[in-house]
Amino acid sequence: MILYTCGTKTTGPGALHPCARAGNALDEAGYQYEIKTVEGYRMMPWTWKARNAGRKEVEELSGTKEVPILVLDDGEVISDSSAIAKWAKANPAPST
Ligand SMILES: N[C@@H](CCC(=O)N[C@@H](CS)C(=O)NCC(=O)O)C(=O)O
Repeated sequence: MILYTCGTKTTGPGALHPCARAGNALDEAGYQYEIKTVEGYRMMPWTWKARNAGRKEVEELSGTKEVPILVLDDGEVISDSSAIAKWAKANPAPST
């Protein structure tokens, strides 16, 4: 599974933004996952060129430029940190 995030620190103490909420929820559920970070931020006009290019894949997968989005191994796409946290809580990783 792949978690698409903004470039800011995603897991661990003090990481509170939406991407971190998703990363922490997956960690708590026991998942190993790949992280793909995207460029640019809406609030930083000087990054919009990078943002448009860097978030193309996210937009193709989810219809929005916002991260986090989670792409499961079966190709299902879950958008929004709350939805990802809810999914992780409801579907803990199978214990190996
Ligand atoms: N409601 C969304 C908010 C997501 C959000 O604001 N994500 C930031 C990164 S942490 C983002 O991609 N903002 C859009 C942008 O900067 O272009 C969620 O909780 O997932």
